[in-house]
Amino acid sequence: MKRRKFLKNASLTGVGIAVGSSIVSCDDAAQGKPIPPKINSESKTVLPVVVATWHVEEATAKAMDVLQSGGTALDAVEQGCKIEEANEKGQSVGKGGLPDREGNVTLDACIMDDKGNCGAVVYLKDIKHAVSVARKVMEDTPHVMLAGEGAKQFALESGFEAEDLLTEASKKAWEKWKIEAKYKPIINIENHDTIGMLAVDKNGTISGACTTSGLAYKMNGRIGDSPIIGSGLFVDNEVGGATATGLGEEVVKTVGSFLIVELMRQGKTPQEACEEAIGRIVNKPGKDYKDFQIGYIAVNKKGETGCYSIHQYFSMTKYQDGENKQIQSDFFNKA
Ligand code: SD4
Repeated sequence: MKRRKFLKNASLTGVGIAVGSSIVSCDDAAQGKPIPPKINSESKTVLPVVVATWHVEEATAKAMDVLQSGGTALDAVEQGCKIEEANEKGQSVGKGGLPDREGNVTLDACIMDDKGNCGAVVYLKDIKHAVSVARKVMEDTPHVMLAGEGAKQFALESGFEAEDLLTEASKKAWEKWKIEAKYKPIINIENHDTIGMLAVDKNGTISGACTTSGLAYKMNGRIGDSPIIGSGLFVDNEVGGATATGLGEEVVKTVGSFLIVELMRQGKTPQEACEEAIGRIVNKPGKDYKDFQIGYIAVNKKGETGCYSIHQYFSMTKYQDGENKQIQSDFFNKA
């Protein structure tokens, strides 16, 4: 099938790509637990602060711990993301991530520091800490992005260990999917998802990272927004940072994270900027957003935060002012 047709089918009818399990999650909502309060009522200017997509309190705790022990914001986001990459239960990040249609687990990640340096890996196989490889690309090479075999070779040469990332649980899920090789998207079901994390240290220094195994059962070779600087992540130390989760193709088309940072530069709050970035997607003429989810989170230099999504049950975890908690995001589609 030609690419255009495939993507059209994937996003409009939901047939042919498994967007459901890796797009949106809210374990608490799915389990019928009470939903935490919306973000809008509680944006503080307290530093340091760490925010991350979804319900990842262990990851934000790790990042805050790094900041409080004198580590940099860059160390904080890397260490925080590594917690989820190592968590085999998370089926959309690192080890245990759901594979593509052919059974390959391929990871995408990027990282960006306060000086505007960045590094990324795409289609990385067999190395679970994709975020750390991305950092190595940033720090030890003249490049921004390495892909596939080259990324793996670089990781091995840098001392990373190769291991099989396909767990029994993910293999079983893939085998089940193969029976029909199609399904309609199921929005808002899963434990947690792609992790995008932003940290601002006590001096207002900002860094961010984003790591994922991408959409479940994607076409072999498909890359999403998560490793694309400006789409899945963007940081500008004068302004703030933003990161994304959800159907990467739609984030890439609107360069979502860069857009949010630029909107904050123009004076919008992180919340307003996230809302406008979602608006750019859903307000496109003829855009059928019913079957896909996008969630954005953002932070500015003062420590104010925001998050917004197309559909309900996106959440952000925020560690600020001694409190580490999941916050339910406000959302566009109230129909
Ligand atoms: C992607 N944005 O590869 C990622 C997937 C994701 O929640 O965020 N899933 O398109």
